[in-house]
Order: sequence, then structure tokens, then C-alpha cells
Amino acid sequence: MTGTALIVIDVQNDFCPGGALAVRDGDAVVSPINALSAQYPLRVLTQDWHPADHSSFADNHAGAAPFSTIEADYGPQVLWPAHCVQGTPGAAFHESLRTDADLIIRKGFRAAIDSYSAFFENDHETPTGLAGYLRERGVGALVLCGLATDFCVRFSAVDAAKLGFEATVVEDACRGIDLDGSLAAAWEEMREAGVRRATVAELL
Ligand code: VGL
Ligand code: ZN
Repeated sequence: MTGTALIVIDVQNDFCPGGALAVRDGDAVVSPINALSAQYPLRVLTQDWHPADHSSFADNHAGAAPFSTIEADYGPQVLWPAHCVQGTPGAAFHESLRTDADLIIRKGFRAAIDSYSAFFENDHETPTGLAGYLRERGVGALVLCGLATDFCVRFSAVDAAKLGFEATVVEDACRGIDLDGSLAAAWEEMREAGVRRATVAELL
């Protein structure tokens, strides 16, 4: 499968049961992702990697409730419980995740801006460099999985399609947060962007 890369989004302790921003059944993605991992010669992991004073944390906005939305200078921003703080156990990959990747890309490390997508920060214009890396490695197609379906997987998949990659999201190797209908909206937006949807069984 030369030319295809597996992109594993944010399979970190804080997004798994018991974590600070736990996604229901988040750890259920680990086994299917490990199984998929063997199929792809090029693997990229992303890691949400925030400083403690990150502007996406509700605690850093006086009186703000977690899961409320504010208008940041770059657009709407959900305020989250503090999560994936650099160097903490919550920011570490799930202990059973295969981490023998070609590239681990960290995102969300600037206090003033969040980064859901593996390709751009939430201003939708500051690149992470991943597109250039993949193109230089001869990759034209991406298979995306991980956490959370409706935030970081969604933004990454939509950006991938916009950037001209053939993007496929593996529905049963993802789990969503589902905030006010965000999961259904995510699948709809991905479909409109031309993102394909597959199951693990179809890809193994
Ligand atoms: C994510 C919310 C905040 C994700 C990251 O990985 O989907 N969601 N930070
Ligand atoms: Zn985050």
C-alpha cells in the first residue's frame, strides 16, 4: 500500500475512560488501530500537547463553564476541562497503543490558539507542516482513526480532503464526544468534503 499513510489521532490517556476529557469507550479504538497499523508502511501519530495556561481550558477563563463556547479572535472555540497538559500522564499515549510510528506530531502547544486538525491550527491557516511531510514522502491517501471523531478526527479529515489527499475515516476505530449533535454534524461535514468512510473489517 505504498502511498497510503495511517494517521492516528490523539489516542491519549486523557481521552480514555478515567481521563480528564474522557470519550465514551475511547480505549476501544486501541486494538483495531494496532491491527490496522500493521497494514501501512507509513504511520503518523498526533498528540494533543497543551501548556497549563492554554486558552482552550475553561479554568483559564474566569467564570466559564466547561463545554461552553467562546468567540476567539480566530473563531468559535469550545472551552474544555484541562487535558493533555504537556508531560503529564494524561498527555501520554494509551499504554497499549503501538507507537512505532514514522512521525509523532504535537499540536495545540501555543497557549493562544487551539489546534484540532493535524494540518492547521484553529485559525485554519497556520500549518503544522504535516501536509509537506506527507507529500515529500510520496503519500497521496490517508486512513484516519482515533479520538475524537467529531473534533480532531473531523478537522483532520476535512483538511486532508481540502488539501487534495484521498481521505478515509475508519468509523469503528474512532469514538466521538458528541457535544450538541457534533457527531452527526461531523459525519455530514466529512461526507460533503468528500471524505470516505470505512470499517476496520473492510481494510484488514
Ligand atoms: C480534542 C477536544 C480538545 C480531540 C482535543 O482530540 O478531539 N478534542 N482537544
Ligand atoms: Zn485539546
